[in-house]
Amino acid sequence: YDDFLMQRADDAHCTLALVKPDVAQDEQAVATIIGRITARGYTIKDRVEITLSRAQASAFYAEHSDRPFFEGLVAFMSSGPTVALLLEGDDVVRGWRMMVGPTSPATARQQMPQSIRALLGDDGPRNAVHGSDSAESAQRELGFFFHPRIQAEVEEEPPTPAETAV
Ligand code: IDP
Repeated sequence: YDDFLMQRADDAHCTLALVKPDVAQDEQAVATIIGRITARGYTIKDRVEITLSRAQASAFYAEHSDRPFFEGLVAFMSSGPTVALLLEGDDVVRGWRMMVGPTSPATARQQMPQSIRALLGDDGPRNAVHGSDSAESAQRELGFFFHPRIQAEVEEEPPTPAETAV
């Protein structure tokens, strides 16, 4: 992926889409999202399903670590599988964000009723999908999910006492 990410991710031509744990196990919802992506003319270049550890979720959302919702966000993002999609297409960083809609599903239902978050989002951190907010974020975030070396560098938390108890 080195060449691919270096060449393509800096020109807004590819981005990361996540189907978050509130929706990722709903096959019909995932199919709806993928159908919208391809109908829009974007290509899904790669797909991986992963249940993030707390450490990985914290690393992915590190920029929000001081926010009051951070703990709930990390708990949610590590609560079940996430489907990560590598999207490619003309102006896809901006275009996918438009399809995703506003951060809050309630706001999305008022302001962008056709958006994915309006359709599938719940509330709080449970807003169905993620999209990188810039070409630079896309490059970093695609590396996080699709570059095995970077993935391995995210340090795992030590197990909790409950997990080590026999
Ligand atoms: P974005 O996903 O629309 O780019 P960000 O501000 O980057 O929004 O926030 C990252 C994620 O954190 C959101 O997608 C949502 O899951 C969660 N989040 C953001 N703001 C709140 C909030 O006020 N309450 C609960 N969760 C939030």
